[in-house]
Amino acid sequence: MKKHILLGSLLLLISNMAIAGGAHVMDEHNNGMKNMSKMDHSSQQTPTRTINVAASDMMRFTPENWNIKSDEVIKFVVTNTGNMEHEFVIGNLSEMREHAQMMKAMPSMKHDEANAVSLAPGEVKNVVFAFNSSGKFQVACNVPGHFEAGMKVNFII
Ligand SMILES: [Cu+2]
Repeated sequence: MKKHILLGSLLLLISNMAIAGGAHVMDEHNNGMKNMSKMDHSSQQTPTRTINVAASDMMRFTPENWNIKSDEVIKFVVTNTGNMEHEFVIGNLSEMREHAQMMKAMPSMKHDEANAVSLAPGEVKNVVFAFNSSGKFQVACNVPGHFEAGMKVNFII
């Protein structure tokens, strides 16, 4: 199992390098995201815990202290309590920053991936994420201006 995860990470790294070296076109982005979901197998795993999170026009996710331990499979139930569009994207820190760069290139990009959802005002969506490795993680909203306004949560597990 460990070996499988490592191989997945390696492939992801290579595909990310390819993306970084080339143009940020939609196809490459989609492939990258598919690799991400393959790697964490998130949608196939049974959640061990549910965390309710609100995404608000105050540019915050609340609550933002989740105290997640390694090997937990978290079902985030995300509610957009605001009047504008928000995102909930989760991943390890380095993957997240690459995703943010792509969002800057294509601000209108919408998501419904294993680890990323776009939420219209009032919308509720689930994201199941398996924390099967320790490290630095981040949840962010990459709608232009929101991350910069503080719409992010950093945590270490
Ligand atoms: Cu937002």
